[in-house]
Amino acid sequence: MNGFRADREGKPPHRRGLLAGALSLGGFVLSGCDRVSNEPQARSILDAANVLTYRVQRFLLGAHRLAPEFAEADISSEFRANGSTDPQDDEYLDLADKDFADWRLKVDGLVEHELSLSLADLRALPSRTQITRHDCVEGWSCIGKWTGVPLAEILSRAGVKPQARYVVFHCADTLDDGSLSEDPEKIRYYESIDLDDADHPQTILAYDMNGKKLDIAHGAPLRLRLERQLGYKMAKYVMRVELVRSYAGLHGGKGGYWEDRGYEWYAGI
Ligand SMILES: Nc1nc2c(c(=O)[nH]1)N[C@H]1C(S)=C(S)[C@@H](COP(=O)(O)O)O[C@H]1N2
Ligand SMILES: [Mo]
Repeated sequence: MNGFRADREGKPPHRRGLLAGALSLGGFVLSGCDRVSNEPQARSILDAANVLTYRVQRFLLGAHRLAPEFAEADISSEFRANGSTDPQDDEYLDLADKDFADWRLKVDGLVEHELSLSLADLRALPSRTQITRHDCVEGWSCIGKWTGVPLAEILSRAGVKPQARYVVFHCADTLDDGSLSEDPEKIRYYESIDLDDADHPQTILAYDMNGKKLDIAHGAPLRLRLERQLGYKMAKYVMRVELVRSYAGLHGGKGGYWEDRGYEWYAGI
């Protein structure tokens, strides 16, 4: 097990046997991108997430509970792209022009060793593939297959300092700040998760989607998959992973682009 923190008890990452029940999902069949809000079962899961606090949810469900995984046949024929789908930032366009050969993932902040990793470096690390359902807060869902490096593999190589509590993802895409002010602030997408989620076996930085190189619409060259939370947590176009003690100093202080605009920081499903 990855276990970048000495105090964590490792559990085998592939507990597929335990998933059998979850996989059948009682006739919950999705084709394409169904509106999850129309499914009473899914709706109640989303509602429950709003009611239960982060701590209660963690206590009831366990820090290592796996999100359901699906079969190849369940993969949505079209996976909707949402939020930024074609960043126009100069820096990003230059990287994309060269097929991300010059792109590097920076890992810094409260770490023992800062890292700068190319896509080849990431592909040389242990990988995980998972077929999962993506639920957007707007009420649609798609099933896709993701391959990438478990975040824990990267963090164990960087060495997480004991003061660190959160992982911040800094992205390449600029959005306006969504305010109604005359001169809206331009801001790059950002997100954060805690170290329990960072250490979860399904938390991966994905470079492949449905068996192909991740495309620009879905976050090339690297995007977070965080399967137990809603879509907005899963930062696309990740450029930098920063270990911090607190996210209070990050933009609006709520831990993410959408959190600073009113959404929950812990978007459990
Ligand atoms: N960098 C970045 N990451 C992002 C977003 C974004 O606008 N920029 N949108 C989020 C939202 S709301 C969702 S639902 C998913 C969409 O992922 P997809 O385009 O692969 O469907 O990405 C999330 N991550
Ligand atoms: Mo979303």
